[in-house]
Amino acid sequence: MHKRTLLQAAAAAALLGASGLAPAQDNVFKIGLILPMTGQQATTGRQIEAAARLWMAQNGDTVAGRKIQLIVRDDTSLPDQTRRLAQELVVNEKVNVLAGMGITPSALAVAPIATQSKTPLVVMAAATSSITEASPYIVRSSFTLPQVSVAMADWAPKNGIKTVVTLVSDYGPGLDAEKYFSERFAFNGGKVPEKLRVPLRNPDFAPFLQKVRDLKPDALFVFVPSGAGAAVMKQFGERGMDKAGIRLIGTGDVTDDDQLNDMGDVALGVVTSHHYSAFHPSPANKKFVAEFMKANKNLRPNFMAVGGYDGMRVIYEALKKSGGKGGGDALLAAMKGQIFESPRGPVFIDAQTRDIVQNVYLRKVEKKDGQLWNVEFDVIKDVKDPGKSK
Ligand code: VNL
Repeated sequence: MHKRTLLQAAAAAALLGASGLAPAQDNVFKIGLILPMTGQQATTGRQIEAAARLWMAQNGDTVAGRKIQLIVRDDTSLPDQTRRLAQELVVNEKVNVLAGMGITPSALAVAPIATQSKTPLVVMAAATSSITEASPYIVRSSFTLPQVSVAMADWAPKNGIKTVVTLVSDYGPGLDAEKYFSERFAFNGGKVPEKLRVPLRNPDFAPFLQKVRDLKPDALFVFVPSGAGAAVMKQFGERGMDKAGIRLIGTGDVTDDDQLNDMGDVALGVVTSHHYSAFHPSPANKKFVAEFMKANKNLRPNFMAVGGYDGMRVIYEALKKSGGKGGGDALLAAMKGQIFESPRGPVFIDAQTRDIVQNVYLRKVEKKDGQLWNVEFDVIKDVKDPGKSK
């Protein structure tokens, strides 16, 4: 019975199409953007949604004859919700592309749905190396933690840092950061006397920072996800770690542009390695930052915004290149190998790995015109994810 009803519905739909009375729907190209809009990772959702809307405002909402519809859903960063929403978007909304993914567990939860439904999944935030291996339909526009961590492990020993304690959020990206930083740092002759892990949900940094104070390394290397950096910085200052001669280093997630300006002087001089700074001096970035801030009550874009903006670019370009047809495999093929100038600098979607190849910058927090910025002072060009060298 059920099957028959479905067949009849399909036949009716085909008839409608043939008679030229197809609903406007058919012309619509749907992007299902699943993000954490509330809860602990809400800043990531806000940044990416704002960037996607900016992209559309700048580039129009018609591509290769198709009307682009952005469908935003809030997964509150709970992977069960992400999975449920992805299922619903694929089955009921018939989205052409899935996108977003604020944290690694969300991306991994959706990977099998992308594979089974042959729907490209553009990962705009989550950054554990292995994500792109979870489905051949995943393309990433963000970054990976191994990609940005190695540069710091090369910089630190050349700058008087011989012992480092690592402190990471205890899940995929944190474990990647810990591994790739500490292995490279040890290879360069450094010592890592302790590796500390804090829970992802509601972390209390105090006992961990006390431990670091007692160990008294030259520096503390930190990875916490976007949104958690200010809390680390505040407690680092309150415990007088900087005055005790312990430097703070890390990936740029900790000096996140979304929060940096409110962190206060404790952040001054902190050196991090990352793929994006809102202070990146290119004309493309200056335009991006100015227009983003104008459209969002002076909110400064962070690296999440750039992942969202570039992810939209990858989708638009793929739709154009595949002649507006919008089938999953054609879109995926047209996403692979894209080369373009991002606000972060030149980037490339590696056709083999479907991961992003990009510059990694060393940056130091400085005050310019009364505001705190991550000021780039060195660059390692065209860095591939070192997690993929198997
Ligand atoms: C992840 C990686 C999330 C880096 C982040 O912020 C981040 C992730 C929300 O893969 O879960 O800064």
